[in-house]
Amino acid sequence: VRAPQPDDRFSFGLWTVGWLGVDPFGTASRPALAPEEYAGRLAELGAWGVTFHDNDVFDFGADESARAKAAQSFKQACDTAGLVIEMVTTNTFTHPVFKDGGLTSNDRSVRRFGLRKVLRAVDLAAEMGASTFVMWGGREGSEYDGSKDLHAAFDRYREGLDTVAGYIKSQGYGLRIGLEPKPNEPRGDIFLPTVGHALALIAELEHGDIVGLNPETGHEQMAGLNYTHALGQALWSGKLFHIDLNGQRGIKFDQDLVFGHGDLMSAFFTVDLLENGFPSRPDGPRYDGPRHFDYKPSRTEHMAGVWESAKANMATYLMLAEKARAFRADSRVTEAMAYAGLPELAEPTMAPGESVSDLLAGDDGFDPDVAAERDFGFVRLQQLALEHLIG
Ligand code: 3MF
Ligand code: MG
Ligand code: MG
Ligand code: MG
Repeated sequence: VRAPQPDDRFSFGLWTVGWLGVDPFGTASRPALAPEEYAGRLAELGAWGVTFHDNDVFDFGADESARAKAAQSFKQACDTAGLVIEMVTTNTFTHPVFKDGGLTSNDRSVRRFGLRKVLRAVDLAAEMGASTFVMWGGREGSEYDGSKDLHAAFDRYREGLDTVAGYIKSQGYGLRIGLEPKPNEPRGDIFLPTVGHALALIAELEHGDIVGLNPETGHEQMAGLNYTHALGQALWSGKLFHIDLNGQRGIKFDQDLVFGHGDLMSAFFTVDLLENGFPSRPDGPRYDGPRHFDYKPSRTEHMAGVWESAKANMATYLMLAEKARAFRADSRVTEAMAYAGLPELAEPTMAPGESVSDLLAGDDGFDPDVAAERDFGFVRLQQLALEHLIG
């Protein structure tokens, strides 16, 4: 597989290669490097971009000057390495002040503090030249249903998001917000558990035009859902602003494996959608944002394994992109898609100008028993995909 190029627009969260291996049961298994060092290594490996939480670069308690100094030093290192800071986000989950959430804590003083922290991170994002501001509300949620007035919680979530989006507009920042759904962990139940829930909330916002999605592979799969379908619907809605690619094996804790190290077949179709778009829509909509990885180098790996795992994400993506291109170019696939009825699904069900009464007037000579005998050949199509994938 060829080496990754800046053109591929691969990017990584600073917290991914920067994860020290701290989990609920164990302490760090690796040393911490300076943020600048991670950035330099990522650029050497062929990454194009990097993303970070405010507190990946400076401490929660950093004063004004420590904050500015750390941010400038990191930006400088990225500029020198030729890395784009494409997304910035806020940490509203680590400090115990956020134990009941940032925007939806029952404690109003915490919500005001949380909102100030998010707004300051928006300023930081603009200063760093980012185009996306991700909001993952990891602590927005509950363990106990009696502990939340859900109506009030959604009011506060909407209020918080509209305040942030309104601020972005009022400052004239070219930023868009990407909401990141997740079903659980760290809260027992997180608000906006799936892409669908987030789309529904966005529809209620005053400033929803600049609010979209940052769906993560593992987060949808933790809910037993289909990541490619989530991307497809977000894209169809014009809301696929950013992505977090990684791997997950089934419904369990958030594994953050290397992309493709979970459900490989699903990863193939994810890349097929990202690279080739919808079969019926060669001219779009297409995802044209960064190929962003949010994974964790497993705790068993030391520094060599950190860089190997970062490379593995990009290599896997490139291999899948190559295979997905060959899949779409294969005339057997085109035929199998036609046999399966994919082009037919792109035809409107009603004829041009047809009224409902026209539709109701006849039956098209339709015989359900005959139609029921149709063979769709979906299995053959899937086997062709598998052949391209591993053949
Ligand atoms: C947690 C996540 C987060 C988000 C990040 C926003 C720590 O499961 O996925 O990573 O991606 O906070 O980008
Ligand atoms: Mg995650
Ligand atoms: Mg994850
Ligand atoms: Mg994520």
